[in-house]
Amino acid sequence: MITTVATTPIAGQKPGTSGLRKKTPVFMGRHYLENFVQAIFDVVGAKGKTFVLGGDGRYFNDRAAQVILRMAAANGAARVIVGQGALLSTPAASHLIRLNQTDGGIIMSASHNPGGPNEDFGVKFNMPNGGPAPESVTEAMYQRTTELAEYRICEAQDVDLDRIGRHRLGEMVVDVVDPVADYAALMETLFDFRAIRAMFASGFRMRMDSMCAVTGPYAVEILENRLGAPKGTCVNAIPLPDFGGLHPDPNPTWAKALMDEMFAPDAPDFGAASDGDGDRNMVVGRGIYVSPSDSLAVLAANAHLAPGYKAGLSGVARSMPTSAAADRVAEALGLACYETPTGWKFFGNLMDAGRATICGEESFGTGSDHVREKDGLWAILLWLNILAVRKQSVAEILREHWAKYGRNYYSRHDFEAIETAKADALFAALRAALADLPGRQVEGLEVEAADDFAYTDPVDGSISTKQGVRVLFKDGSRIVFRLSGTGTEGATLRVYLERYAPGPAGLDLDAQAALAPVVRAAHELAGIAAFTGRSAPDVVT
Ligand code: VG1
Ligand code: CO
Repeated sequence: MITTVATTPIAGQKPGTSGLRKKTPVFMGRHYLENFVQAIFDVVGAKGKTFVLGGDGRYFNDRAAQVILRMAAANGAARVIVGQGALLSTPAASHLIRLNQTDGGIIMSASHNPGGPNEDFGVKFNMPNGGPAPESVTEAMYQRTTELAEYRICEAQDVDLDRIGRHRLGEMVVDVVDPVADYAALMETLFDFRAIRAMFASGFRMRMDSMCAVTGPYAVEILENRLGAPKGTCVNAIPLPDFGGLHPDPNPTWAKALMDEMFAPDAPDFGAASDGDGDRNMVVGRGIYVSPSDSLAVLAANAHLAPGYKAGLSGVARSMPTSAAADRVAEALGLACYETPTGWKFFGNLMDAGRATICGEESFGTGSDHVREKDGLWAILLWLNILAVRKQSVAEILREHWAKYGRNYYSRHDFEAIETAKADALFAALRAALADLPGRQVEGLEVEAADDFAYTDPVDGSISTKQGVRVLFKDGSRIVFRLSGTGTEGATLRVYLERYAPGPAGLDLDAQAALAPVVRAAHELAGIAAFTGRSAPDVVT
């Protein structure tokens, strides 16, 4: 029985960097999820189509899945492929969309944001290429939410999403699949599992922290069952609706237990963590942290050591705020290097056009054209493959890398939950001053150029403006100011700091110490304390 429910538009259903993200009670509010899902189907069309559905297992994931299935059926979809228990990591969903040549997919996730009845929930739509919907599509969805008058939903019982196999919901087929199997098979095609297995067999020790989020089952199956890592290598491996009350955000602040272990005297050889929906990764060696920008550069420089990339890369891409470490590798390898706005959706066109194989962001995201999302476990497995072939420690690999390419000291300082009006005022002042910045001396650094980053997509020509204020200094240092597009409380100011040191000089300098003058310059240029009342960041990565 299909019911058409009268509704009215709900303000603010505007997707951000990565889908629509709101507090869970907002999402659970009357017609909230339904309106947005109807807007998705109205824009992409559902009749006769096949979609993938899954999420990161956070609170409300299971019930939202049932609503989305009933609405897909009512809107005429032919088939939905759902991960068992309504679970799918973001990269696994991207893979299933591509593998089954579907018409796209809906992923329920607020990524690294905390989950629970009073935390965050999110919904994002991915395109038939497996990648996040581009701005033109998310903008159309938003427009649709402002004019909706009704949505369609089936009256039916819940589908048993715990039972693998074929189910029916009205006329629609629901195929419940193992969320891990196809993804694990894909990883076996890319990496030298035999070499990694031999490394574990010879006593290599690793700690994989899934942060009580979705990669737990993937990590146990791939690392412990298929690669022979000792039982217990994977910790926090059971996805919990509230992620154990923690932030499932793999960075030194939120993955502190892993950091402590990796810096202890009896640390394992390798540590890694992933986020809520499994698309982010953090990598740590014994006693050494790998910044995501450096990780991207090392992966690009060594990818040919893995079977899936032995023919070399077609190109490399990074988000604008990510450090230029990858650019130096691309230059040395004679590869094209692209600089895109923040958010994975900008990499998809480059990958589809065969222009970039490996892409990365400073926010702990790296991936390749095996899917159209960043992929936490993929990055961890590529690191393992490199370690197995080079037979060196993470520290040795990093040091050799810096000695060859020089080092891009890098850090991001986040100022969270600022009043939106104050953040807007800061940016208004900063943008107004841009033209006067070149030539100005600040903290011993001379500004060479300053702009508001705009991007013209080299494939489809679409233009994205206001993607972050960049201040470039004569000595190659750089500051980027940007407002987060994924937060659910006030505004988050992100300040991205970078300084380049050529050659082996200063290899052991701590990044924060190396960046101290750049940090002071950032505070002075943007008047952070004056506008926001904050003198120190909440999170430093
Ligand atoms: C953040 C990161 C960005 C990333 C996005 C989604 O966005 O900075 O690099 O692509 O999260 O990551 P913002 O707008 O808050 O800076 V996730 O793991 O949500 O899919
Ligand atoms: Co994520």
